[in-house]
Parts: sequence; C-alpha cells; structure tokens
Amino acid sequence: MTENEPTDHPANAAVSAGEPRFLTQDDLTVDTHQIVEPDGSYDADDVPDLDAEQFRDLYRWMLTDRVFSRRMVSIQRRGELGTFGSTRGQEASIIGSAYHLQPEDWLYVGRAWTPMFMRGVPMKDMILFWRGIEEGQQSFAEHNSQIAISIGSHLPLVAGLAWGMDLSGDDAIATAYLGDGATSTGAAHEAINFAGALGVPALFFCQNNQYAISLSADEQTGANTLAQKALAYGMDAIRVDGQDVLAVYEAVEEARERVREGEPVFVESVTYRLDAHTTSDDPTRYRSDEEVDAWEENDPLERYREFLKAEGLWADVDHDAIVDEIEAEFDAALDAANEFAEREIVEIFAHVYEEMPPELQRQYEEFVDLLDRRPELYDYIEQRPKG
Ligand SMILES: Cc1ncc(C[n+]2csc(CCOP(=O)(O)OP(=O)(O)O)c2C)c(N)n1
Repeated sequence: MTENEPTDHPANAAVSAGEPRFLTQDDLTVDTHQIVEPDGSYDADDVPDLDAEQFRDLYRWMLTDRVFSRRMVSIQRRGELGTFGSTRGQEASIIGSAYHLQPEDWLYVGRAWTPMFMRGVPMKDMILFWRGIEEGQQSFAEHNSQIAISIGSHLPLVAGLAWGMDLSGDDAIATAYLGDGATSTGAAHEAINFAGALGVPALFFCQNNQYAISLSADEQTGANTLAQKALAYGMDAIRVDGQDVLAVYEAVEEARERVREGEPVFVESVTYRLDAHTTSDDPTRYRSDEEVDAWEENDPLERYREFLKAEGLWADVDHDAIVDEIEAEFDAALDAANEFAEREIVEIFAHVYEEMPPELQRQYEEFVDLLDRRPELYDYIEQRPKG
C-alpha cells in the first residue's frame, strides 16, 4: 500500500458531491439513562438484579457519604481542617458508580471519597489527607486508590496504567473519576485520546456536577453533552442520571464489563454539587438560590428512599440508627486523626522523592532560610485562602 491509497478506515467509507455537509452538535441525540424517575416511580423490569441486602447497602453508603461531608464541613468551620470539598448532592453518582468496582480495580478519584471507604480505607486517613498529613495516603495506596487534587493530571496516569495492565493481561480495570471541569484540561484530551487510540481498559467516570468552582459546565464547552466528546476519541459513552443510584450502578456495571474486554468507556453522570466547591468558596456569587432549590428537590437519597419503600425494603432500614453509627465512626476517626501532631509547612518538600535531588534541596534550604528571616510568613500561611 502506498501512502496515498485510500485505506479501509471507516472514515473513508463514504464521499459526497455537491455542497459540503456540516456535522452538527444536533446530529447526535444523547439519551440520559434513568431507572427511577424523580418522583420515585419506576418500571420493575428495569431494576438491576441486586438482592435486598445490596439495595439497603446502597442506601447506607449514600448516607455515609452525606454524613461524612456534613461532619467534615463542620470540623472545618471549627478550624480543625484547612479546607474540604463536600459531595452533598452527588451521593447516588458516587455510590452507584463505585458499588460494582472491585478492590483490585484501580481508582483515581476527583470528588468522591466514600468509594475509598467502600474498599476499606479508614475514615481517619481521609481526615488526615484533608489535613495534609502524608500518612493518610499510605492506606489509599494499599487499596489501589488515590485522590487527584491537581485537576486532570491523573487522567494520563490512568490511561498509561490501563495500557500497562493491558500488556500484562491484568483482569482488573483502571478507573478515573473526573469532573466536568477536568474535561476542559489538556491532560484530559491527551489521556482520553490515548486510551481511545490504543483501546486500553480504562473507565472515565465524569461527574458533571455543573460547575468547575464558579464556571458553569455550559460555559466550559460548546458541546451539547460531555458524553459526546468521547466519540471524537473513538470511545463509546453512556450518559446517566447521576441522581438515580440504580441507573448509575447499571451504567457502570455495563461499562466495566466492556472495559474488561479491552474497550475504554466514558460515562457522564449528570449530578449537582449542592454545597460550595470547597469550604473556601462562596457559591452565592455565581449561582441563584432558585437553581440550588430546584436541585435540593432532586435529592438522590429521597428518590432512592421512595424506591426502597415501593420494594418493601424501607421498613428494615433504621435511618437514624445508621446515622448514629456513621457519626460514631466519624468521632472515633477524628480522635485517631487528632493523635497526629500538627505538621510543619516545610514538609511539603519531604515526600516527593525518597532522596531529595540537589535542586529541591536548594529550594528547601532557601525556604527554611526565608521562614527564619520572616517569621510573620507563618501567619500568611495559616490564613491564606485554601481550596
Ligand atoms: C491543574 C489545576 N488547575 C487548577 C486547579 C484549581 N481547581 C481546583 S478544583 C477546580 C475545578 C474543578 O472542577 P471539576 O473538574 O468540574 O471538579 P469538581 O470540583 O466540580 O468535582 C480547579 C480549577 C487545580 N486544582 N489543578
């Protein structure tokens, strides 16, 4: 074959004469998969094949996510945490997506903490992480998981990891959680393109929670949906109602099967961040109360409660007792986290390399010297906005 001969690539399948035809956003209709409607109604034939215990378990984990967020925000307000990113409103998206993942699947999360608890990471370690204490992350790593604070930077890692897993015949998958904002980063394009081109076992689970801090999702892209972006990278996608835990569960269950066969998949979960981006943010500056109220009405826990009632499973759920148990777990975790001494700012240099390279050593010494000369900088470090 010479370079200029047409190939059997699908893009060469059809040609047309006459006026050029535009491909438009509207050429693609993207459905949003849903099982339980906002009013709690559903078609019994569509319900995923889970047993009574699993249905209740989904509720317990959603509640864990909600209570954990509430307690973290409240300890931040008491000055016991620098900052925190609440996940209130995203519980169905987070738990539904993580429920089918296996402990050996790699998990790189953006805004989703409870999936780590689901695989055994202690709450104490999540508190330590948010306090910037290194030890917390050791148990994350032991459970094949990490949090990416730098937006999008984990995505090429996940694509590369999945490629490695493919080459070594690994049966597990690599999963990246990302936000709508992350899809606007260069790293996301590189990673998703790479995964699509090589056909690696990577699952990109995108929580479209409508905002990247203050920038709304529709200001970030001209695309009608985030799901359709995957197509340009040669990857199939599912768009799902992120307030419907069963729909998210089913979407990710199916996506994982496809990923295990070596096809990457992109899932867009349409949800909403009810709280501030982090405790340092003031969302009233960029969104209306009406919008937030409308999403409060679309509460994923309430919708799922209606489903449990209709299935006759709610009578065996003691909501208050579960909350008490999670509160007690949080109290114990906080006590254990408080055992760790407050750390010094210079530790930011400590954990990057096993042995500090000369250039980092130089920067470290310069920084220590600066703090010696200008101790008032400690006040700035303490009070600077975080998030
Ligand atoms: C590379 C990088 N640039 C900027 C930031 C600052 N930042 C923190 S969160 C955020 C927005 C993230 O939005 P999204 O990806 O939608 O995730 P969400 O927080 O809404 O879950 C930004 C820009 C960062 N952490 N990393």
